[in-house]
Amino acid sequence: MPGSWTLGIVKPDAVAGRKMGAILARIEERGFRLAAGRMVRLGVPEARAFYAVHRERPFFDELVEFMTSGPCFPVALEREDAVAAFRAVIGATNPADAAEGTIRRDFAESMGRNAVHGSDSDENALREIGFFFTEADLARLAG
Ligand code: IDP
Ligand code: MG
Repeated sequence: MPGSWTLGIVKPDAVAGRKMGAILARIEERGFRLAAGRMVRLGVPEARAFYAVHRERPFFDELVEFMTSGPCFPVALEREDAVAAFRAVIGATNPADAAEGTIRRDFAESMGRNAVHGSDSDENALREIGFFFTEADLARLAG
């Protein structure tokens, strides 16, 4: 059954800490189809563009520095009610507040270095998937 879409990112802290495999396994266990994924090293302009909605926030420079500090692994995910379901699987932004069994509770180090990204709306999910993957990628990988 085709579902809706969200964009997840295994962030640089989790890739460097060799948690990526465990995190992708958790995502699959929670019912998501990994439709596309690739290892990416973001440059500063790309990270600033991806997080442009946060450009006025006090943590913006720290966020950009972190997201460009090493490779990350964006994934296009499909599932019923994908955006809300994935937000529930990743947990609160601050791992200290994240519920038991969430990815951030189990794998994140701190509010900034918090292991995963998840889109916050259907509209942003499509924009963010388009940031990393082309229509052709998704069509070619469909199944
Ligand atoms: P979200 O990732 O749970 O949607 P947002 O508020 O959209 O959280 O923030 C985007 C990212 O910016 C967070 O995942 C985290 O990496 C970083 N961030 C948010 N708030 C802070 C902070 O207070 N200090 C440092 N980094 C932060
Ligand atoms: Mg957000």
